[in-house]
Amino acid sequence: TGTLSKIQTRLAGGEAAEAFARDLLAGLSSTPRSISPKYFYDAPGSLLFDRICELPEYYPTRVELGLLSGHAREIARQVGPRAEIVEFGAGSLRKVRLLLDAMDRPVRYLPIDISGEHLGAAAQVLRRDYPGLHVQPLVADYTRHMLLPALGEDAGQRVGFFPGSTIGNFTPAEALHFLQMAAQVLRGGALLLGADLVKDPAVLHAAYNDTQGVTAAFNLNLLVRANRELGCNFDLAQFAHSAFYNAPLQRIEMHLVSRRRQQVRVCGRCFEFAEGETLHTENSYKFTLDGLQALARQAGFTPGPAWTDPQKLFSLHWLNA
Ligand code: AVJ
Repeated sequence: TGTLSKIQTRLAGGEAAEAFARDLLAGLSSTPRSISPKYFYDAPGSLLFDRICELPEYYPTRVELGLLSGHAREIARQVGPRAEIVEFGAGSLRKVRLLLDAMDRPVRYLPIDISGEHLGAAAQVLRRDYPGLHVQPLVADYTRHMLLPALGEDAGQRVGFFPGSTIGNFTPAEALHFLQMAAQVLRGGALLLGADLVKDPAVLHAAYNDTQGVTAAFNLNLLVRANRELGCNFDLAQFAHSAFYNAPLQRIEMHLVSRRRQQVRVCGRCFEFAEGETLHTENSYKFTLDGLQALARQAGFTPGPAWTDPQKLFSLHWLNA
């Protein structure tokens, strides 16, 4: 199995590099230039993201964990006995543990992620800590329609879990599409969704412009990755991190700004950046409670309770499918 899994990893790695190359070339060829934020999360990028979650300025993770533990009993009542959790993205084990710990005899946990490596390790840890729990990771792109194994005969309801305001990375059309797909696979059950809230732009600005420069390193890691995996020659000193709140569009935008006019080689092609020209690396949409519930309704959900902190920084939504 060692050799087979090594071959599979190498194949997956090759395919992944090809997709990154294709998307980076397409993103650099379009106007304005952009690339999907999913490419942030190689191993070093995932470590940087973990550090972001610990930053004093980055409130979403802390507040969401607080909501999950502070409302654990209410959430568990909504979930009911013997339920099954379907997590979209392999996610932070800390969050699903809070959910599982509060639940009455959870029967099965199905984490879905495009990357099998992360999934397998996470599944092993959970199997060890929850002996009665059936952990069944699925390697799939959860933004597409997928077939889930049938809910067990003795099981309660199927509950989707999509924390972290990852939904904020989608465009409004993509978010609607994702929610429609989720409503379909969760029909008869529910979705527990984390969504970051619209707030004072200064608070948002600080969360994406931390004083230690971790978010800047996270953003610039995209170029480090391109240099390493695709043999590009991005000069890291000549690109700057930029993150700002776009109020009319209710989103934080992250960009990499060219500090001067320069040329970069990407997969054998040459791209010129004007001074100040940017590569748009991420959107992080913010929501109002009403706006999110309206979107959920449009996708076929019936909103139940929503939980938020006293400062209204972050929200957790119970959405019946
Ligand atoms: C994982 C998409 C929710 O948008 O806040 C954190 C990613 N980017 N700092 C977010 C992120 C910069 C994060 N999400």
